[in-house]
Amino acid sequence: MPSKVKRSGTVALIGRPNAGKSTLMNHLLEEKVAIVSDKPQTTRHRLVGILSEDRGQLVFLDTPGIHKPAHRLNRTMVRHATEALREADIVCLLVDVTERSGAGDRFLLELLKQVEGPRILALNKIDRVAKPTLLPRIAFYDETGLFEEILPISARRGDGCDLLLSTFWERLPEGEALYDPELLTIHPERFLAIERIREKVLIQTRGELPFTTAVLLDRWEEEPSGGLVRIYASILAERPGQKKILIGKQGSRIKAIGTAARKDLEEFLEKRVYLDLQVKLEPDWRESRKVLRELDREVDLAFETEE
Ligand SMILES: Nc1nc2c(ncn2[C@@H]2O[C@H](COP(=O)(O)OP(=O)(O)OP(=O)(O)O)[C@@H](O)[C@H]2O)c(=O)[nH]1
Ligand SMILES: [Mg+2]
Repeated sequence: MPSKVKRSGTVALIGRPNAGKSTLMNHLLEEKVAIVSDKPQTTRHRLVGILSEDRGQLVFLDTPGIHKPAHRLNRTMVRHATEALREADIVCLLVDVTERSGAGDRFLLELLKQVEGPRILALNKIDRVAKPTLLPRIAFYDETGLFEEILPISARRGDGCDLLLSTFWERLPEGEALYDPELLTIHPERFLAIERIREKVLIQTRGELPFTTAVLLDRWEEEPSGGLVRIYASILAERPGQKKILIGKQGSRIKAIGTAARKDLEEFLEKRVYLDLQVKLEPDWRESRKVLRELDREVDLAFETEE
Protein backbone atom coordinates (compact mmCIF):
# COMPACT_ATOMS: atom_id res chain seq x y z
CA MET A 1 0.00 0.00 0.00
CA PRO A 2 1.41 3.43 -0.82
CA SER A 3 2.27 5.38 2.31
CA LYS A 4 0.07 8.37 3.03
CA VAL A 5 1.39 11.73 1.90
CA LYS A 6 3.01 13.61 4.74
CA ARG A 7 2.96 17.31 5.42
CA SER A 8 5.83 19.34 6.67
CA GLY A 9 6.72 23.00 6.97
CA THR A 10 7.27 26.08 9.09
CA VAL A 11 4.86 28.35 10.92
CA ALA A 12 6.23 31.75 11.97
CA LEU A 13 4.68 33.20 15.13
CA ILE A 14 4.81 36.95 14.69
CA GLY A 15 3.49 39.87 16.70
CA ARG A 16 4.15 42.82 18.95
CA PRO A 17 6.27 42.24 22.06
CA ASN A 18 4.33 40.46 24.82
CA ALA A 19 1.54 39.21 22.52
CA GLY A 20 1.98 35.64 23.80
CA LYS A 21 3.99 34.05 20.95
CA SER A 22 6.28 32.03 23.19
CA THR A 23 3.41 30.97 25.44
CA LEU A 24 1.58 29.72 22.35
CA MET A 25 4.55 27.80 20.99
CA ASN A 26 5.18 26.10 24.33
CA HIS A 27 1.49 25.23 24.65
CA LEU A 28 1.30 23.69 21.18
CA LEU A 29 4.50 21.72 21.76
CA GLU A 30 3.37 20.73 25.25
CA GLU A 31 6.94 21.48 26.32
CA LYS A 32 8.81 24.58 27.39
CA VAL A 33 11.26 25.62 24.70
CA ALA A 34 10.95 29.40 24.94
CA ILE A 35 11.11 31.42 28.11
CA VAL A 36 8.09 33.56 28.96
CA SER A 37 7.74 36.70 31.06
CA ASP A 38 5.33 39.56 31.53
CA LYS A 39 7.99 41.95 30.24
CA PRO A 40 8.06 42.85 26.56
CA GLN A 41 11.08 41.81 24.48
CA THR A 42 11.63 38.55 26.30
CA THR A 43 12.48 36.52 23.19
CA ARG A 44 15.64 37.72 21.48
CA HIS A 45 16.28 35.10 18.82
CA ARG A 46 14.39 33.07 16.31
CA LEU A 47 13.56 29.92 18.24
CA VAL A 48 12.68 26.64 16.62
CA GLY A 49 10.13 24.27 18.16
CA ILE A 50 9.38 20.98 16.40
CA LEU A 51 6.10 19.06 16.52
CA SER A 52 6.35 15.65 14.87
CA GLU A 53 3.34 13.39 14.36
CA ASP A 54 2.40 10.53 12.04
CA ARG A 55 0.88 13.04 9.65
CA GLY A 56 4.09 15.04 9.33
CA GLN A 57 6.09 17.78 10.97
CA LEU A 58 5.15 21.27 12.02
CA VAL A 59 8.10 23.52 12.77
CA PHE A 60 7.32 26.63 14.79
CA LEU A 61 9.48 29.73 14.53
CA ASP A 62 8.97 31.78 17.67
CA THR A 63 10.25 35.29 17.08
CA PRO A 64 11.10 38.46 18.99
CA GLY A 65 8.24 40.95 19.14
CA ILE A 66 8.37 43.50 16.35
CA HIS A 67 9.05 47.00 17.69
CA LYS A 68 10.88 50.18 16.79
CA PRO A 69 14.50 49.25 17.42
CA ALA A 70 16.64 51.70 19.38
CA HIS A 71 19.80 49.60 19.81
CA ARG A 72 21.92 47.18 17.82
CA LEU A 73 20.49 44.31 19.90
CA ASN A 74 16.96 45.34 18.94
CA ARG A 75 17.74 45.73 15.27
CA THR A 76 18.99 42.15 15.23
CA MET A 77 15.91 40.99 17.12
CA VAL A 78 13.54 42.61 14.64
CA ARG A 79 15.56 41.19 11.77
CA HIS A 80 15.16 37.66 13.16
CA ALA A 81 11.41 38.23 13.15
CA THR A 82 11.13 39.70 9.66
CA GLU A 83 13.34 36.95 8.23
CA ALA A 84 11.16 34.29 9.79
CA LEU A 85 8.10 36.01 8.39
CA ARG A 86 9.50 35.91 4.86
CA GLU A 87 10.82 32.35 5.03
CA ALA A 88 7.93 30.56 6.69
CA ASP A 89 5.33 28.50 4.85
CA ILE A 90 2.59 29.91 7.08
CA VAL A 91 2.54 33.14 9.06
CA CYS A 92 0.51 33.39 12.23
CA LEU A 93 0.06 36.90 13.59
CA LEU A 94 -0.69 37.09 17.29
CA VAL A 95 -2.55 40.10 18.62
CA ASP A 96 -3.03 40.76 22.33
CA VAL A 97 -6.71 41.73 22.59
CA THR A 98 -6.16 43.46 25.93
CA GLU A 99 -4.03 46.07 24.15
CA ARG A 100 -5.41 48.85 21.98
CA SER A 101 -4.27 48.64 18.41
CA GLY A 102 -1.97 51.40 17.21
CA ALA A 103 0.89 52.29 14.90
CA GLY A 104 2.75 49.08 15.77
CA ASP A 105 -0.15 46.96 14.54
CA ARG A 106 -0.49 48.95 11.33
CA PHE A 107 3.21 48.38 10.70
CA LEU A 108 2.73 44.64 11.17
CA LEU A 109 -0.19 44.57 8.76
CA GLU A 110 1.97 46.32 6.17
CA LEU A 111 4.71 43.72 6.69
CA LEU A 112 2.19 40.93 6.26
CA LYS A 113 1.29 42.19 2.82
CA GLN A 114 4.71 40.99 1.68
CA VAL A 115 3.96 37.43 2.72
CA GLU A 116 3.03 35.03 -0.04
CA GLY A 117 1.81 32.02 1.92
CA PRO A 118 -1.30 31.71 4.08
CA ARG A 119 -1.74 34.21 6.90
CA ILE A 120 -3.64 33.28 10.04
CA LEU A 121 -4.63 35.69 12.79
CA ALA A 122 -4.80 34.54 16.40
CA LEU A 123 -6.51 37.02 18.71
CA ASN A 124 -4.85 36.09 21.99
CA LYS A 125 -5.66 36.52 25.70
CA ILE A 126 -9.43 36.19 25.23
CA ASP A 127 -9.57 34.99 28.83
CA ARG A 128 -9.07 38.64 29.81
CA VAL A 129 -11.85 40.33 27.83
CA ALA A 130 -15.62 40.08 27.44
CA LYS A 131 -16.64 38.27 24.25
CA PRO A 132 -18.64 41.13 22.67
CA THR A 133 -15.50 43.35 22.67
CA LEU A 134 -13.92 40.91 20.21
CA LEU A 135 -16.47 41.47 17.48
CA PRO A 136 -15.28 44.88 16.26
CA ARG A 137 -11.70 43.59 16.44
CA ILE A 138 -12.56 40.61 14.24
CA ALA A 139 -14.44 42.85 11.79
CA PHE A 140 -11.47 45.23 11.58
CA TYR A 141 -8.98 42.50 10.71
CA ASP A 142 -11.45 40.78 8.42
CA GLU A 143 -11.76 43.94 6.35
CA THR A 144 -8.03 44.00 5.67
CA GLY A 145 -8.57 40.89 3.55
CA LEU A 146 -5.17 39.60 4.69
CA PHE A 147 -6.21 36.57 6.72
CA GLU A 148 -7.46 33.15 5.70
CA GLU A 149 -8.64 32.52 9.25
CA ILE A 150 -9.21 34.68 12.32
CA LEU A 151 -9.31 32.68 15.53
CA PRO A 152 -9.80 33.89 19.11
CA ILE A 153 -7.51 31.99 21.49
CA SER A 154 -6.03 31.91 24.94
CA ALA A 155 -2.48 30.63 24.66
CA ARG A 156 -2.25 30.48 28.43
CA ARG A 157 -5.42 28.45 29.00
CA GLY A 158 -5.45 26.63 25.68
CA ASP A 159 -8.87 27.87 24.45
CA GLY A 160 -9.07 27.72 20.66
CA CYS A 161 -5.59 26.25 20.36
CA ASP A 162 -6.68 22.86 18.97
CA LEU A 163 -8.56 24.62 16.21
CA LEU A 164 -5.56 26.83 15.49
CA LEU A 165 -3.32 23.79 15.29
CA SER A 166 -5.61 22.03 12.79
CA THR A 167 -5.69 25.25 10.77
CA PHE A 168 -1.89 25.03 10.50
CA TRP A 169 -1.85 21.31 9.61
CA GLU A 170 -4.43 21.81 6.85
CA ARG A 171 -2.28 24.47 5.19
CA LEU A 172 1.14 22.84 5.48
CA PRO A 173 2.74 21.86 2.20
CA GLU A 174 3.30 18.23 1.36
CA GLY A 175 6.78 16.98 2.07
CA GLU A 176 9.10 15.01 4.26
CA ALA A 177 10.14 16.08 7.75
CA LEU A 178 12.65 18.93 7.91
CA TYR A 179 14.24 17.68 11.14
CA ASP A 180 14.79 14.41 12.95
CA PRO A 181 11.35 13.63 14.45
CA GLU A 182 12.99 12.86 17.80
CA LEU A 183 14.01 16.52 18.17
CA LEU A 184 11.96 19.05 20.11
CA THR A 185 14.23 21.93 19.17
CA ILE A 186 17.56 22.59 17.46
CA HIS A 187 19.05 24.81 20.15
CA PRO A 188 21.74 23.40 22.41
CA GLU A 189 20.98 22.56 26.01
CA ARG A 190 23.40 25.25 27.14
CA PHE A 191 21.51 27.99 25.35
CA LEU A 192 18.18 26.80 26.75
CA ALA A 193 19.77 26.69 30.21
CA ILE A 194 21.03 30.28 30.15
CA GLU A 195 17.69 31.42 28.80
CA ARG A 196 16.06 29.85 31.85
CA ILE A 197 18.42 31.82 34.07
CA ARG A 198 17.44 35.01 32.22
CA GLU A 199 13.79 34.13 32.77
CA LYS A 200 14.38 34.02 36.51
CA VAL A 201 16.07 37.42 36.35
CA LEU A 202 13.04 38.84 34.54
CA ILE A 203 10.61 37.28 36.99
CA GLN A 204 12.50 38.21 40.15
CA THR A 205 13.10 41.83 39.15
CA ARG A 206 9.47 42.37 38.12
CA GLY A 207 8.68 46.08 37.66
CA GLU A 208 12.10 47.27 38.79
CA LEU A 209 14.25 46.42 35.81
CA PRO A 210 13.07 46.62 32.25
CA PHE A 211 14.64 44.41 29.62
CA THR A 212 18.20 45.57 29.81
CA THR A 213 19.76 42.46 31.26
CA ALA A 214 21.47 39.60 29.53
CA VAL A 215 22.99 36.39 30.81
CA LEU A 216 26.35 35.24 29.52
CA LEU A 217 27.67 31.75 30.00
CA ASP A 218 31.22 31.87 31.34
CA ARG A 219 31.90 28.20 32.00
CA TRP A 220 30.05 24.89 31.89
CA GLU A 221 31.72 21.91 33.52
CA GLU A 222 30.31 18.43 33.74
CA GLU A 223 31.70 15.85 36.08
CA PRO A 224 32.84 12.74 34.25
CA SER A 225 30.32 10.70 36.24
CA GLY A 226 27.61 12.93 34.73
CA GLY A 227 25.91 13.50 38.07
CA LEU A 228 26.77 17.15 38.53
CA VAL A 229 27.09 20.13 36.24
CA ARG A 230 28.80 23.36 37.28
CA ILE A 231 27.49 26.44 35.51
CA TYR A 232 29.20 29.82 35.82
CA ALA A 233 27.28 32.73 34.32
CA SER A 234 27.25 36.53 34.41
CA ILE A 235 24.20 38.73 34.54
CA LEU A 236 24.90 41.97 32.73
CA ALA A 237 23.75 45.30 34.12
CA GLU A 238 23.93 48.50 32.11
CA ARG A 239 24.17 50.91 35.01
CA PRO A 240 25.41 50.80 38.63
CA GLY A 241 21.81 51.31 39.82
CA GLN A 242 20.70 48.21 37.92
CA LYS A 243 23.57 46.23 39.35
CA LYS A 244 22.39 47.21 42.83
CA ILE A 245 18.83 46.10 42.06
CA LEU A 246 20.08 42.76 40.74
CA ILE A 247 22.19 42.11 43.82
CA GLY A 248 19.53 43.29 46.28
CA LYS A 249 19.85 43.98 49.97
CA GLN A 250 22.77 41.96 51.27
CA GLY A 251 22.70 39.88 48.13
CA SER A 252 19.13 38.73 48.69
CA ARG A 253 17.91 39.25 45.12
CA ILE A 254 20.78 37.49 43.37
CA LYS A 255 20.41 34.68 45.87
CA ALA A 256 16.71 34.31 45.07
CA ILE A 257 17.46 34.35 41.33
CA GLY A 258 20.14 31.70 41.84
CA THR A 259 17.92 29.44 43.92
CA ALA A 260 15.02 29.61 41.47
CA ALA A 261 17.31 29.08 38.48
CA ARG A 262 19.14 26.16 40.05
CA LYS A 263 15.89 24.34 40.86
CA ASP A 264 14.61 24.88 37.34
CA LEU A 265 17.89 23.76 35.77
CA GLU A 266 18.06 20.61 37.87
CA GLU A 267 14.67 19.60 36.56
CA PHE A 268 15.49 20.60 33.01
CA LEU A 269 18.91 18.95 32.84
CA GLU A 270 17.96 16.05 35.11
CA LYS A 271 21.24 16.51 36.94
CA ARG A 272 22.44 18.14 40.09
CA VAL A 273 23.48 21.71 39.36
CA TYR A 274 26.01 24.00 40.98
CA LEU A 275 25.22 27.51 39.80
CA ASP A 276 27.54 30.47 40.20
CA LEU A 277 26.00 33.81 39.18
CA GLN A 278 27.91 37.08 39.07
CA VAL A 279 26.44 40.48 38.33
CA LYS A 280 28.68 42.40 35.95
CA LEU A 281 28.51 46.03 34.97
CA GLU A 282 28.63 46.27 31.18
CA PRO A 283 27.57 49.76 30.08
CA ASP A 284 25.85 49.89 26.70
CA TRP A 285 26.08 46.16 26.12
CA ARG A 286 23.07 46.41 23.80
CA GLU A 287 25.31 48.30 21.39
CA SER A 288 28.40 46.16 21.85
CA ARG A 289 29.22 43.89 18.92
CA LYS A 290 31.49 41.86 21.14
CA VAL A 291 28.86 41.16 23.80
CA LEU A 292 26.15 40.49 21.22
CA ARG A 293 28.40 38.04 19.42
CA GLU A 294 29.08 36.26 22.68
CA LEU A 295 25.38 36.10 23.44
CA ASP A 296 24.74 34.58 20.02
CA ARG A 297 27.51 32.02 20.38
CA GLU A 298 25.38 29.54 22.29
CA VAL A 299 22.22 29.81 20.19
CA ASP A 300 23.72 27.85 17.34
CA LEU A 301 21.98 29.86 14.72
CA ALA A 302 23.34 30.57 11.30
CA PHE A 303 22.62 34.27 11.80
CA GLU A 304 25.33 36.75 12.52
CA THR A 305 24.93 39.79 14.69
CA GLU A 306 24.59 42.95 12.62
CA GLU A 307 27.97 44.33 11.63
N1 LIG B 1 -4.12 36.24 30.39
C1 LIG B 1 -3.34 35.74 29.44
N2 LIG B 1 -2.03 36.00 29.47
C2 LIG B 1 -1.26 35.48 28.49
C3 LIG B 1 -1.80 34.69 27.44
N3 LIG B 1 -0.78 34.33 26.62
C4 LIG B 1 0.33 34.87 27.14
N4 LIG B 1 0.05 35.56 28.26
C5 LIG B 1 0.98 36.30 29.13
O1 LIG B 1 1.53 37.38 28.40
C6 LIG B 1 2.88 37.62 28.80
C7 LIG B 1 3.80 37.57 27.59
O2 LIG B 1 3.84 36.26 27.09
P1 LIG B 1 5.01 35.75 26.13
O3 LIG B 1 4.63 34.40 25.65
O4 LIG B 1 6.32 35.94 26.79
O5 LIG B 1 4.85 36.81 24.95
P2 LIG B 1 5.75 36.97 23.66
O6 LIG B 1 4.86 37.39 22.56
O7 LIG B 1 6.57 35.76 23.43
O8 LIG B 1 6.66 38.20 24.10
P3 LIG B 1 8.12 38.66 23.53
O9 LIG B 1 8.99 37.46 23.48
O10 LIG B 1 8.54 39.65 24.55
O11 LIG B 1 7.85 39.28 22.20
C8 LIG B 1 3.21 36.56 29.85
O12 LIG B 1 3.02 37.11 31.12
C9 LIG B 1 2.18 35.47 29.55
O13 LIG B 1 1.88 34.67 30.68
C10 LIG B 1 -3.20 34.43 27.46
O14 LIG B 1 -3.76 33.74 26.61
N5 LIG B 1 -3.91 34.98 28.47
MG1 LIG C 1 8.56 35.50 23.36
